[in-house]
Amino acid sequence: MRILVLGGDGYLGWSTAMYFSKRGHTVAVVDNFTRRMMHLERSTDSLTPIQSLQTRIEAWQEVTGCTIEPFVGDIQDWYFISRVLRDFQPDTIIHYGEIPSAPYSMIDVHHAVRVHENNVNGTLNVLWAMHEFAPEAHLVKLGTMGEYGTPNIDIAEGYFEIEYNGRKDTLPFPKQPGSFYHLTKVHDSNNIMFACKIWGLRATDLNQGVVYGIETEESNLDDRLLTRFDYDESFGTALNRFCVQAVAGIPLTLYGKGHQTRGYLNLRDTLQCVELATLNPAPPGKMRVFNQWVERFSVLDLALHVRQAARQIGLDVKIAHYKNPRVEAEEHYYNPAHKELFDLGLQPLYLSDSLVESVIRRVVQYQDRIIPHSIVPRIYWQRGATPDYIELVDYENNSGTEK
Ligand code: NAD
Ligand code: USQ
Repeated sequence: MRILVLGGDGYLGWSTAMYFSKRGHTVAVVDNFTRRMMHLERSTDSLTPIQSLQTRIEAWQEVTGCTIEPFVGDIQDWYFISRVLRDFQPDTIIHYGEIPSAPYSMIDVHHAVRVHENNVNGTLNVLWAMHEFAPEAHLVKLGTMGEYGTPNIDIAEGYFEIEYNGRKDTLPFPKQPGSFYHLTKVHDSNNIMFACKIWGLRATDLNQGVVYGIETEESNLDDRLLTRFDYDESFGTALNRFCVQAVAGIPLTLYGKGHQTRGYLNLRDTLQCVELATLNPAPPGKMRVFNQWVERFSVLDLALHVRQAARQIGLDVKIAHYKNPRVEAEEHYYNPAHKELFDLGLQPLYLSDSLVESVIRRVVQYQDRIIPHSIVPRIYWQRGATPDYIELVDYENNSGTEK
């Protein structure tokens, strides 16, 4: 299959490019290094020392004999992205090429607008380019579980049957996202659904939960192939951040009560899910939706898991409650469906089996690169809020001690 990975220099994109290349597919990647630039802007960096895209691709060829073709440019640039689709003629387009951070989108008006322009306009360009130059291709688009928010009812996979005033229909599940970033994914979903309906395009919207992990089978072949691993307040996700904090001796940054619950999955499972969607494409005219997550945890559960795992290698980890920088429900019902990918054959990894070996040991390997000042949250959803350290909690004795 000819597979085009948009955002192929990123955390998930680079891992995906290697995964499909190793399995005999013809792979090309598109990236404009936006993510590397955003780290420069925020004075932060990946924990893993990542190589340039060109060096990665050369190392990949040296180690495996497989090739990955790079296209460097901006998906927002119509002439660039339409030429890439016209020339490469993909069977599948795996679209990771967006700015993925909720906190970054909440910094100020300029960041909110930038994230909207980049994500929504970029995806619109991809849809038009598919329409004009690759109408048979299957779009596998990374959405987010955060599109749904935390409603007080079960969450369906994309669509649900509803009866209202005596009439029934199958409609998109309501969306209540929690940041301007998450909103861009809702706008994308609407645009994709519309393009499928009017032009007969085929798409799978993967509403993915929070990803954790560093290693994949392919990146373990050579450290030059490592993917990025972020832990700063903008781009690090909860579990990855907690692992770095545990190694750095910084109390784990639990926001608010810590009962916020989300779906999580290992990086290796992202690859498996994307492969299942790619090999079983949606029919023409349909935007299919899969909820892509494996296990459900509250952030407090995560913190306790990390503390227990870190103890296995002799680290003493403290947990701190911070005033929540976000506006989000801290106690809520959360029961999203995630049947479709399991029905297609997903064989997941579980957190308790993979945390120490594949994450914490790698963090220890690169601990000298940790930038401590990038960890404490400073981006608040509400104007005028200030960073506030609340308390260190000793969960073992079940007693809170004010600091
Ligand atoms: P990432 O930032 O590491 O990767 C995204 C890549 O896209 C970057 O390399 C960036 O430079 C590139 N990019 C962004 N805008 C571009 C543009 N206009 N033109 C060309 N390249 C562009 O992010 P990630 O963590 O790998 O996430 C990938 C996708 O998966 C995102 O869409 C994100 O919203 C989604 N997602 C991620 C997670 C997670 O936990 N990591 C969870 C759910 C969904
Ligand atoms: N949280 C903490 N402490 C931290 C960081 C986060 O308690 O140090 C809490 C947050 O308040 C939130 C939860 O952990 O309740 C998850 O936050 P996160 O930063 O791990 O994830 P989020 O901002 O939701 O975004 C990440 C990815 C995004 C993806 C999303 C999937 O960055 O690209 O869309 O996960 S989901 O969460 O299902 O929407």
